[in-house]
Amino acid sequence: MEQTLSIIKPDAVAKGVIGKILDRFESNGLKIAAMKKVQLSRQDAEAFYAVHAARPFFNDLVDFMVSGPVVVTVLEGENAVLKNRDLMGATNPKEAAPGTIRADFAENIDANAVHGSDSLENARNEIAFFFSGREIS
Ligand code: IDP
Ligand code: MG
Repeated sequence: MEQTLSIIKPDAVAKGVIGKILDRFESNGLKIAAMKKVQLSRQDAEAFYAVHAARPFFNDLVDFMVSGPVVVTVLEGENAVLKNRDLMGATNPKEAAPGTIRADFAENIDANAVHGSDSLENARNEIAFFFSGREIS
């Protein structure tokens, strides 16, 4: 069993597709082990995406992530990290495979509907960033 962190980004929350995205997880063997809706501060978003701080798109990414509330979940299941990445589809929705979350709900590479941890180690760190142990079950 693995756990991974998912964020339903401001574009998808604003569009009213929280439920449709959660259904993709639950219908594909990923249990929702923790969940909350939050408005990130600039400091939150900068810290969460610190690994991208040197990238040219960093400021746009932070602006976008604080543009509205997000829904943060811990997903649990077999191969949860990879399974979630498969369900998400490619970073650029134009390259995302049909039937993936980004192909179905995202507009462009900035507003791309979801975040998902990309490794088990990052999943652990990202889960700890948002949740305490007692919030996960
Ligand atoms: P991921 O979300 O598929 O893991 P990352 O490479 O980790 O993709 O990038 C984090 C986020 O930064 C992406 O989801 C996307 O919103 C944004 N991003 C990545 N590359 C670009 C780019 O080339 N232009 C604009 N935004 C980008
Ligand atoms: Mg990433």
